[in-house]
Amino acid sequence: AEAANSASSGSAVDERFMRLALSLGRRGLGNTWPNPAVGCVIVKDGVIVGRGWTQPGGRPHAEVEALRRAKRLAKGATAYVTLEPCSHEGKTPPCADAIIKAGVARVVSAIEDPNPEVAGQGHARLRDNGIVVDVGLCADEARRAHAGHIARITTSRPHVTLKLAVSADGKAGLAGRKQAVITGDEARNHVFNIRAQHDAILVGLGTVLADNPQLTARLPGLYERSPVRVVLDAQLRVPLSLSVISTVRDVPTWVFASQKASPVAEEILVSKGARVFRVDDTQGRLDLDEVMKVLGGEGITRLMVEGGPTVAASFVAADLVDEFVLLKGPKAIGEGGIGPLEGMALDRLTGKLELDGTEALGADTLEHYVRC
Ligand code: AOF
Ligand code: ZN
Repeated sequence: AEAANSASSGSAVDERFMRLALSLGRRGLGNTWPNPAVGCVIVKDGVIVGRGWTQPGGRPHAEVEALRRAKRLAKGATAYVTLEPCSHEGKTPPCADAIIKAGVARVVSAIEDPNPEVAGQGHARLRDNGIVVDVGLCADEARRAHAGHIARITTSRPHVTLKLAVSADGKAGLAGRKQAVITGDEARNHVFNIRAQHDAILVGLGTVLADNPQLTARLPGLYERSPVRVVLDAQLRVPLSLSVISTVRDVPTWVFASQKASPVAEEILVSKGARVFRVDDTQGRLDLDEVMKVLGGEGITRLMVEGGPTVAASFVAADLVDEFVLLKGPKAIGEGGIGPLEGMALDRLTGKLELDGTEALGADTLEHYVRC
């Protein structure tokens, strides 16, 4: 429907401001759920007069933030937005109305919002009010930035990023042992950054028992925005002394259990401050599609899976991996090493994805894969 306005014709200037809006929007990743992390730049006579991004918790929206800064200078200006401005009445009036009221002359929008409450009506309302609307500039990049929102709206489940770390010889550790140290500090800090850009981070009970991880983003300024911790624990066996439960007042932990797990164990976990969700299981393996639906229903748009060869393999088997981060350390583990995906080769996963980039992190290498 927007084809006629597809702004593949967008000028270099338009592209520059849209890229800025995209990078502003990304500041909100992990922090705006259940809403998308949108960016907005308002430009008058070639000068930026307002910048905004979706605020923590999803409100105010990006456009309102940028208009608040631009004040009267928004009149006759061009607004660059990474997602179609909303047209629905939420707790506050729609952004489309705020843009109209401010007298903006032109809106450059990267993509339509798939939310059925918006779905083209935001663009239509702007046009109906005499605003020039160009849709489609940097659409691929915007689709990636809003992958979480798009997944949740169109498939009722979050966008899933899987992270694995392997040694130089492709091993994840030694069987039954504590997670081997495979990567260095730079890679670790990079992982904290990736965590902070996700709404929730998921592991299996095996990882919790073996490593007692905190699963937080322990970098200055990032801890506060640590994602929700999600633990798959079919029998509700997680010991209360471990970090994911003992620190639950600081960072939320959601535990997924089978319908058969002990109600008493649930009561104790809930009294500590955790949330417990019940899903169906097959021989102790929780139904991941159900887990995904619950997470989507709770508003999670971006899920990072960090968890152990069993959990990782079950996500691959269920074809739930949308994005894959592979960290490769410089040392070999050798004899007795186990693979990162239980019972399957790594190319079962990489074969379905496309290598998007490679980055050196100290002595380690990061490979980033996305769905083709
Ligand atoms: C925008 N700008 O910055 C965001 C938008 O619950 P509400 O009223 O806050 O609306 C949430 C919906 O608004 C969300 O599902 C998505 O469609 C859109 N998000 N829209 O114009 C923004 N975050
Ligand atoms: Zn809005």
